[in-house]
Amino acid sequence: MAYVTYETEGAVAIATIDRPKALNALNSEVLDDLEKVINGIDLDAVRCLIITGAGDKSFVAGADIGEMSTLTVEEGEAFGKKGNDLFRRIETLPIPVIAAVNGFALGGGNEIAMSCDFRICSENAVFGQPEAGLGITPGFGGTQRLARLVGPGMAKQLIYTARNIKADEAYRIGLVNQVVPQEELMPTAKKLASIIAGNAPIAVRACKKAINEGLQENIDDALVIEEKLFGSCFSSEDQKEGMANFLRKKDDPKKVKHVAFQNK
Ligand code: DAK
Repeated sequence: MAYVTYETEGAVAIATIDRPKALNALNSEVLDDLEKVINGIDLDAVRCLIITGAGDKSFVAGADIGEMSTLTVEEGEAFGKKGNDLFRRIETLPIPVIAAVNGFALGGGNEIAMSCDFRICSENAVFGQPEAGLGITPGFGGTQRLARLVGPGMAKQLIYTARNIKADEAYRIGLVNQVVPQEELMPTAKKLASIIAGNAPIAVRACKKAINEGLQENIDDALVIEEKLFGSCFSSEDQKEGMANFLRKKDDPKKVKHVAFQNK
């Protein structure tokens, strides 16, 4: 793949957007490569995905302005659909996805980060939706996901003013969960991912589905979604082993053992 590298470390996969000459900006080819990587993930083996950008300056500096500048209305819609479909695929991927934001996350860069389950970033990260200054609206879900993440008032202020914010402000408004020095970004992301990968994968997937799908519903319907997913866990061996291990521990602390969840 020319613009996205993919590697696995145990049950953790890392997809790195790698287009240094344009600060990892998203053109059609990058979107195509990322789609291929996402579609190629072995979901029987991988339990958590990290998405990051190559280098130490930029996560993704937005959609490619050069490519976008000459789009017709129809081409603009097609480009928007390509990005939206991919970002929605990331958002609804059965396994958790962590954005490790290593620098600029502007426009489509912030939008791809917001499609992930949560974001951690390096101290030099910069977030923003600069589209209003370019004569467009955020086109890869930014108006919707930013408002859901930081609230409509803050999202409107950031989008209308097209103001970029630094990592500390992104943390303060809840856009990112953690800010770390640049050199600690990937180790921190991998550590979080491996903790997630060590928990029962069926349960983790059910949690993601419950949160994502429940947020689309009113609280009564959302709780029904949770009940069904909760119930479904009781057909898994992971549930039986997880709870048996707790009871063994209570019975005799020396019997404590690490549960290697089997995804069954
Ligand atoms: N697109 C293309 N090239 C980019 C780029 C981008 N978004 N961002 C940076 N580059 C390129 C620069 O042109 C430069 O290339 P060369 O001149 O070296 O060939 C190289 O990356 C290095 O950038 P700079 O020289 O500018 O580096 P600086 O450190 O001085 O500045 C910067 C870094 C990130 C502040 C600056 O590059 C910048 O402001 N970049 C643009 C950021 C931006 O506005 N991003 C948002 C793009 S709008 C839609 C779908 C999606 C979208 C909209 C509609 N539909 C169709 C529905 C999404 C829109 C966006 O993302």
